[in-house]
Amino acid sequence: MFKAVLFDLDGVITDTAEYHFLAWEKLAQTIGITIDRKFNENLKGVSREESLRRILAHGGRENDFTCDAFAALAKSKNDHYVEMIQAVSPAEIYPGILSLLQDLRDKGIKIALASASKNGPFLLEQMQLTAYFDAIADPAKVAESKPAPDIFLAAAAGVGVAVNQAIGIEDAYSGIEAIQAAHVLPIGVGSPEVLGDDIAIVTDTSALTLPFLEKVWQEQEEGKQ
Ligand code: B16
Ligand code: MG
Repeated sequence: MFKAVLFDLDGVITDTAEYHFLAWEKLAQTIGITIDRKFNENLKGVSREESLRRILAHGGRENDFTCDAFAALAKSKNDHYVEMIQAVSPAEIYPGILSLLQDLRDKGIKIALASASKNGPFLLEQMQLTAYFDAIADPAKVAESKPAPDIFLAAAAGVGVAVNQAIGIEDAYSGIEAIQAAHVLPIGVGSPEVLGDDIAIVTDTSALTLPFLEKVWQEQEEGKQ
């Protein structure tokens, strides 16, 4: 059986993706760039700096800012985002997540956070979930962000579990790619159109139960025989 579950945060544990969108939308407006929710799909799971690069490219302004101006834009977006997430509370934990965390703990299965967000530890605190996590991989310390495997490798290492004994849960395509590159077993939250039809997928986090994870793991084991 698997020995660890590596959780993405935004879009898996709670819906901060909407706050990220609103903060980027406001920032983009200040420099004459319009983004919509469809474009925002390209920013899910992507680091703050890479998100800004994609927004500037989208508006044809990728060469218009010095390093300092670029950093100031990223800071401005984050300041606004941090302002918005002050209101996040346990009420905003997605359905099924709390009982899954409890069941994993009861079974002695390790729990780690593999989020690209530098605000991850603060959000776990806001939702009163910090105590469930045996490790939080630090996105500031990994060389490459998703779709590179680094954050999932760091999360597995953080709980001392081999990658082939772990499950990773993600809502973004770049995150599924990262999980697969880390040789961790992926479970997607979303649709097969976005995440691929070759992995286990739930459309809603309420389906993320311990028996479901055990079933996905079992099927993988049987597929290896
Ligand atoms: P921050 P995840 C990701 O979190 C978000 O999906 C992505 O939209 C965001 O840009 C990234 O974190 C960085 O977040 O600016 O707070 O450091 O999905 O990997 O949990
Ligand atoms: Mg996510």
